[in-house]
Amino acid sequence: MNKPVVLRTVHSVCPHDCPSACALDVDILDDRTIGRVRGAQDDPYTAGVICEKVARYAERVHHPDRLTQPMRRTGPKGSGQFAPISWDDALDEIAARFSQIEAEHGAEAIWPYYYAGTMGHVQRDGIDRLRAAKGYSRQYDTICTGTAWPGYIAGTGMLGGVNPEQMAESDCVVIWGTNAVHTQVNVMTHTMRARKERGAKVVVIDIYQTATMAQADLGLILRPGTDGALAVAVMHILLLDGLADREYMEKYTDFGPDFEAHLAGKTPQWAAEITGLTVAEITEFAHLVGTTPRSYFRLGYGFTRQRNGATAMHAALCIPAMTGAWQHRGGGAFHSNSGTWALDKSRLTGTTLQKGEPRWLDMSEIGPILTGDARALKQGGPVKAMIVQNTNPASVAPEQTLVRHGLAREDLFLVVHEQFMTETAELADIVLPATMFLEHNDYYTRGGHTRVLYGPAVITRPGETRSNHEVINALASRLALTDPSFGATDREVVADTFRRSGYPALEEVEKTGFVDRERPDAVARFANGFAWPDSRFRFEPDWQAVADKKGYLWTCDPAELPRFADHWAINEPTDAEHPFRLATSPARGFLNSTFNETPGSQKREGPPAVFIHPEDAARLGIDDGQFVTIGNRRGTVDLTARIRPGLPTGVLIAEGLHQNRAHRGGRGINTLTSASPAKPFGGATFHDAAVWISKADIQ
Ligand SMILES: Nc1nc2c(c(=O)[nH]1)N[C@H]1C(S)=C(S)[C@@H](COP(=O)(O)OP(=O)(O)OC[C@H]3O[C@@H](n4cnc5c(=O)[nH]c(N)nc54)[C@H](O)[C@@H]3O)O[C@H]1N2
Ligand SMILES: Nc1nc2c(c(=O)[nH]1)N[C@H]1C(S)=C(S)[C@@H](COP(=O)(O)OP(=O)(O)OC[C@H]3O[C@@H](n4cnc5c(=O)[nH]c(N)nc54)[C@H](O)[C@@H]3O)O[C@H]1N2
Ligand code: SF4
Ligand SMILES: [Mo]
Repeated sequence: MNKPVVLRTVHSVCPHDCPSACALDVDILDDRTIGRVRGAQDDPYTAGVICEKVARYAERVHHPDRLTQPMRRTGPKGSGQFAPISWDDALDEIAARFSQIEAEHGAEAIWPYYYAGTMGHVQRDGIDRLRAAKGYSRQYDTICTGTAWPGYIAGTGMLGGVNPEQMAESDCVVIWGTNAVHTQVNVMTHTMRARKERGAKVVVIDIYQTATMAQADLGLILRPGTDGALAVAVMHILLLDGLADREYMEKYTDFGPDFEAHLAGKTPQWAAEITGLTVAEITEFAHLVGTTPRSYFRLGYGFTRQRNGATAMHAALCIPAMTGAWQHRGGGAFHSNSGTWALDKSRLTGTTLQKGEPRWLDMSEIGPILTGDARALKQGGPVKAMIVQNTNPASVAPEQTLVRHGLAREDLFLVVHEQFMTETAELADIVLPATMFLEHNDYYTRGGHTRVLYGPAVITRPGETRSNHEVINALASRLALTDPSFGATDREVVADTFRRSGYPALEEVEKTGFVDRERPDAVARFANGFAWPDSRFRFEPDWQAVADKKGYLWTCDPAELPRFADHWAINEPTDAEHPFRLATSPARGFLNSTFNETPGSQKREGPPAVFIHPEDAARLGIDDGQFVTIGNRRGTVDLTARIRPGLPTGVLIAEGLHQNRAHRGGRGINTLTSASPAKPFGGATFHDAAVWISKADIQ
C-alpha cells in the first residue's frame, strides 16, 4: 500500500475524558481527511506518547456510521426507525415542544443533560448557558468525581498537587487505584523514567493484577473498598516504627493525641483481616514509603468508585502528610489539578443569566429520576423533556434498566445530539449530528497535568454535522433568548474566556497551543501551608467546610462520617445470595462507551468478559470461555467467563463498557451497578456491587 501524502501536520489536543489531556500532532491528508495522530514530542507531559485508541483516531473521524444529518423518530421509541429532517425543522420542533412543556409543567420539567464526551469547555459546558437563562432543572455533576474530589479536598483544602512531571524525579511512585496503562498512559512514561534513571520503586495498589501492576516492584491486591484500612494501618506502622515526620506534622497538620490514639488500634493484623493483604505486605509498603522521602502518591479515581470512596481517598492522602513526603522534589501527592485553572467561565455558562433557583438533579440518579423516584426528583414534578449532549447515559449510567426504561418513556421528549447512533440516541425523538474535535474550536483542561490547551478546527465537517455550541445558540435564538453570549462563535467564546481569566490573548496562545498553569513548586507542595484557614492538612476532616468550598450537597447525615481518616465499612454487603463483589474496571481499548464503535478497539477487547478466580470457577463448574450470567436485585447481564489468577476469590472484574448489544440479551454491565448516591456528597459506585454468578443455562 502506498504511504498517504501528508499535506500538513497540525497541533491539536485529545478531547476525551482522560486525565492526560495529550497534546497531539495530527497529519492532514486533505481538507476533510486525517492520517496519523501522534503525541506531541515538545509537550513535556505528553512527551510523544499517546494511547493506541487515539493513535487510530482516523477510524473514528471517518467511521462509516457517523451521524451526518438530523433525524426524527418515525416508529415506536427505540425501534430504530428514523427519517431525515432539515435542521430548521428539527430546531423548530425542539423549541416548540420545549416551550409547550414549559408552559404546561414549568421550566423545571426540562432537564438538559451532558457530560464529558468532549472535554472542551465551550462545547461541553455551553449547555449550562441555555439551562441558566431558561431556568431549566440543574445538573448535579457526580458521575465521575463525586467521591474522589471531596476526599482529596478534605485533606489539602484544594484540588491540586505536585506537578506530575516530577514523578520522574521520585524514588518511589505509588500508583493507587488507577490502571494507568489503560486509563492515562503518560503516568507510566514518567514513572518508568524514574525507574530507569533513579532506580525508583513502583508500587501499584489495585483489586486485581492489572497491566499497570505487571510493571510494579510491589503489587498490592486488596479486597475492593478496603483502601482506608490499608492506609490507616500504614500510618499505625509509621508511628510505631518511628517513620512518621513528627516535626512536619507539628508544623503543617492537625495531628494530635486523639488521632494518634485512634491509630493505635489500626494494627496491620486488623487491616490484613479486612484487606486480604498479608501483614508482611502491609509492613513492606509502610517501610518503603516511610524510608523513601521522595515518595510520590499518584491517587486515581478507581478506588473511590466505592461507597466509602471519599473517605478512602482522604485516608490514602494522609500517608504523605505523615511521612512529610510533600517537602521533597519528586515526593508528595497528586490526584488532579482541576482546582488550579482560575478560569472565569461566567459568560460561557451563563451564571449571570440564571433564572430562579431551579432544583439540582443528580446526574448519576438519571434512572430513578426518569422513573419517578420522588426523592431523586427533589419532590418536584417529572422530567418531561431532555436535550442530551456529550454523554451516553443508556450505557454509562448506573442502574441501566431504570435509565433505559426512563429514556424510553413515551411522554418524555428526548433530543440527543451525538456523533454516533448510541444506545441513548436510539431512544430519542430527535437525533442531531455532532462535529468532532478536529471540526470545531475549543480549549481543553484535564486534571492530569498543568497545561490548558487550544484545539482549532482543522478539517471540514462531514455532512450536516453541527457543534454543540452552534446547537445551543440556535435553540436559544428560537427560545427568544437575546443575550449576546448566544450570538458569539466558539472561537470568540474561547478568546473571551481567556481574556476574563487574565490568560494571554488567544492569538498568542495559538502560537504554542497552550497556556502553562504550572504553579511554583513550593505552592504546589503546600510549603507555605495547606488551603485551610489554619494552613494545616486535616487528618480530621471538616466535611461541611468541603461542601461549602465546592457547593456539594449532602447525601447523608454528617454525623455518620468517621471522625478521623479511617476505613468506613459501608460497602454493598455480600450475602448468601450475592456472594461476589463485582468491579467494572476500564478497558484499554474503550474510553467509557467511546471507541466501542471502532473496529480496532472492538478487535482488541473481544466480546464482553468477566474475570473469575480459578477456585471460584472450579467450585461453580464454570469453564474458561463459557457464557455466565451475573445478577443482583437490579438485573442480570450475560458475559463470557475468563478464568484468571491475580484477583482475590469472591471478586469479579468486568473490564469496559461494551456496546449493550454486544452482551447476549442486550443488557450492559451497568445493569448491575447502583444509582444510590454515595456518601457524603453523591457519586456513582461503579466498582461496588454485590452479585451472584452462574453458568448460563444456554451455552
Ligand atoms: N482506556 C480507558 N481510559 C480511560 C477510561 C476508560 O474507560 N478506558 N475512562 C476515563 C475516565 S472518564 C476516567 S475518570 C479515568 C479513570 O481512571 P482511573 O483513575 O484509572 O479510575 P478507574 O478507571 O475507575 O479504575 C482504576 C482502577 O481502580 C481499580 N479499583 C476498583 N476498586 C478499587 C478499590 O476498592 N481499591 C483499589 N485500590 N482499586 C480499585 C480498578 O480495578 C481499576 O483497575 O480514566 C479515563 N481513561
Ligand atoms: N460500569 C462503569 N460505568 C462507568 C464507569 C466505569 O468505570 N464503570 N466510568 C464512569 C465515568 S468515570 C464517566 S466520566 C462516565 C462517562 O460517561 P460519558 O460522558 O457518557 O462518556 P462516553 O461513554 O465516552 O460518552 C460520551 C459520548 O459523547 C459523544 N461525544 C463526543 N464528543 C462530542 C461532541 O463534541 N458533541 C456531542 N454532542 N457528543 C459528543 C460520544 O460520541 C459519546 O457517545 O461513565 C461512567 N460509567
Ligand atoms: S485518551 Fe488519554 S492517553 Fe489517549 S490520547 Fe487522549 S489524553 Fe492521551
Ligand atoms: Mo470519568
